[in-house]
Amino acid sequence: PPLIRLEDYRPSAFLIDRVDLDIRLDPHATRITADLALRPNPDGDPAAPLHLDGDDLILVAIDLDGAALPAEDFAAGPGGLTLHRPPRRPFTLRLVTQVDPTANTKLMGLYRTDGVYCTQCEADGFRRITYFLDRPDVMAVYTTRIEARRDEAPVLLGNGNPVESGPVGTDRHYAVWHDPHPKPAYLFAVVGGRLGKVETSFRTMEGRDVTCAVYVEPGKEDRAGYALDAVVRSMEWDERAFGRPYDLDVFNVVAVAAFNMGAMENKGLNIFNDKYVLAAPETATDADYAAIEAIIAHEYFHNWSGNRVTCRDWFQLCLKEGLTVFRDQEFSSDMRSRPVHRIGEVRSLRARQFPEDAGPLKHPVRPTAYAEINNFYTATVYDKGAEIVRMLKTLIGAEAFRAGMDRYFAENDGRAATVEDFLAAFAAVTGRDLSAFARWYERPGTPRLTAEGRYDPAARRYTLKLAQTLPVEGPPLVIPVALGLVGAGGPLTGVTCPALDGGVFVLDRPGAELVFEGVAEEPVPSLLRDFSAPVRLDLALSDDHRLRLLARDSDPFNRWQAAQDVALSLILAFDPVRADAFAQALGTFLDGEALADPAFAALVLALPTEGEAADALARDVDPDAIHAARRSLRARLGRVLRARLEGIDAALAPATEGAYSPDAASAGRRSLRNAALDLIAAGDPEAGAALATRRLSCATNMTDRLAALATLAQIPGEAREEALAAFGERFAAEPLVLDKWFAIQATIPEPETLDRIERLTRHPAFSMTNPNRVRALVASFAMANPTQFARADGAGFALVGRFVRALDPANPQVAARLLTAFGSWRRYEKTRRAAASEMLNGIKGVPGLSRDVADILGRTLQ
Ligand code: HT7
Ligand code: ZN
Repeated sequence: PPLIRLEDYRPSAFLIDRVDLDIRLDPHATRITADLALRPNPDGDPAAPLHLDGDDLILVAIDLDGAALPAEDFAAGPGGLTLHRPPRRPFTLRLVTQVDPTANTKLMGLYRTDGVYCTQCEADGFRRITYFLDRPDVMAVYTTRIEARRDEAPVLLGNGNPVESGPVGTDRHYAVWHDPHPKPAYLFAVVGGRLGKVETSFRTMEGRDVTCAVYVEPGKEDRAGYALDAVVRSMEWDERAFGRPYDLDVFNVVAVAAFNMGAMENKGLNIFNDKYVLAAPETATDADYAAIEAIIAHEYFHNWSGNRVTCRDWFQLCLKEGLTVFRDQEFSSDMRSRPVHRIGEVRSLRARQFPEDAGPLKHPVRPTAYAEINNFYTATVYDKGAEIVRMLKTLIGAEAFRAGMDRYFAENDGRAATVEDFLAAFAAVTGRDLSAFARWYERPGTPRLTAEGRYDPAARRYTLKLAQTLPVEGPPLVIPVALGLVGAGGPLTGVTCPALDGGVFVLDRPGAELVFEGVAEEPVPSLLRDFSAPVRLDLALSDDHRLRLLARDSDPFNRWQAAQDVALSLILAFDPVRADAFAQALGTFLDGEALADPAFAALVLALPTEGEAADALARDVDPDAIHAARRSLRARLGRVLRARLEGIDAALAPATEGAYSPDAASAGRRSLRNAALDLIAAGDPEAGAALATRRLSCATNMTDRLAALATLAQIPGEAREEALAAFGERFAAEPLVLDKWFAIQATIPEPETLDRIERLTRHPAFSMTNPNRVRALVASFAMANPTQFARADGAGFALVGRFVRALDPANPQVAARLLTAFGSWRRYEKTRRAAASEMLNGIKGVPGLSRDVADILGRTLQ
């Protein structure tokens, strides 16, 4: 597919100041009348024709300043509508288009899901509603009139504030919404349907009374309370942490069943995948509650970082996404345990972004070219983008960071901005030159930080050499390295190192040498504390020294990291003596602190994933060997730690009468108790199966029930099959719970899983048109079942390939995302590599592939 390039950016030849829409909802023939107030852009090409984007539209009528436009003055084709001789003065264009929401399986533009009309316009869905300058630097004030049959859509929602509503004849009604804030078309939304709601009000720091509501499928209102509470907490937090108030009289969230991603930040009308709204103790896990809180916050925070200040073009996507991920991470850290949350962020970065950055789909955080923008909503743009913002804060300090954010919002409010605008705000408040730091946005690949220490006992001096290696040649990056020295009794005091500022060394050269004076004993360096930069650290330490960090470091992240490093090296090269020493250290750790911070202890017990081990190996990966190694390490730990794990199990058993609460402390206790169960089962599958079966029978919430089922699912036998069948029956009417059940079965690391998946595709709840179902059954398999996805006989690859092909014509976005599971295919050993190559080349030969799939495929194979 042809590439769109950053260097080719030109301002639009025309601007649109106002958009008046009249949308008559109908299942198959929705009519949209759009009155566009256009004018030539003084910064644009004065001779250019007017080209409006359009996709899958029926053009019913076109008028210019009230008169029908003669046929020879325009051309409408599959890519849009061109006016050959547009006026060179302000004018209005009336466009009447027709669309079929029911036939819209791409879930972009206006579509219907479970009888509810809704829209998804980011990145380029508005052009599937009407012809438009569908680019984020064209910002307009929208007024939207929505009309529908009252019985079909009693609730009619739009962006902004409600203006009026009323009946139309006997069986229809209408509502008018006005959004005073100019916005790009990708933030447009309407919803129409039969929906129940919960609501509350919030008074902003400016004294505005806002009605906040969460709309859900009728009958599920009792599952919307947590999301509504998260809205209010997000509003409070953004005022406190960033001084950002909400700016409309209503804030609506609508949950829909079929949705391509997690949620969408449309102005005043956030639309959500119902998975990230609906929660009750019987149906949602602690992880679901945490995800709901984070995604509600993320979409709400976009109101400033994305909506009030939007992106000039889609190359600047990280400007809103990276920044907003950073903001939602900070929010969740304030709501929960900061260190535990940080570990979670880094685990997810390493699981998704590091492999992306090491494979054929790698790209800079700000890409310079794309064929299909929907393929750039990636871990790199989102999560590495957030890490860049975090590094900036580390470099300049919290106070200057807040001043820079204030300046960025003030200077760019109502504008479509760039990464340069963002950095300019921080350069202005600090007086610093951030041009070298800006390289983080441009350079793909994960840098390597190598460290080597030398201790001179006579001089009481410790010298630490640091060097950076970049995957692509070029000038060095600016890497903030937070660090300290740890002695046998804990962090060393009385040590001086002039190169450190607040415990941070800024490595902005290829290499540097740090000298620490007054070092009374041989220290262990604790580097990259709190994961201060998204790099891979090479530091050769003995197990003893690593385990000293686990026991004694003051930085919780590096304590956890130390245990991970020992475990990873044991997975890659097993050694029984070292494994037992590791188990002893874990035992001491658990004795001392498991019950004081259960959530942290659960993370220490969670060994690196098979994916992480594969990522560390980098080539000739044999997933079976990794799986076996990890399994034996877990089995050994389970056996050695058995008594302690049982102690934890008993100590953390929930009080019978206590009601479930999703708060972080309660969730932490559940996570440790469930981690203990899983490790007991790894060491003694028979005892584990019995314990998990008992847990299942007395579980009072979905977290414990699912954890027990997941443990049991790893142990072949009748108990597993009975438990799976009982769970499936019990939750037959709960699609979101069945998704968990699909995922657990899809990730069983056994050859029969392929047949199981085929069988489950015939389950009445499975549907190829609902992305959640496809993600639960197929993407879980592809992304989280390494031994079966990458089977040496190629059957796992073939299964996923069949789904990609079947999905592509209906929903290319979801098909393309599924195909990204092959991003690391070249890292397999040769048999698997050949099988993957054959499958990918087979897809290449399919006629009529979407641009989305063709783009991922082309880059994966290159
Ligand atoms: N800004 C949104 C990204 C998005 C999206 C959401 C739903 C469906 C399709 C989509 N394409 C892009 C969500 C976010 O990151 O906040
Ligand atoms: Zn976002």
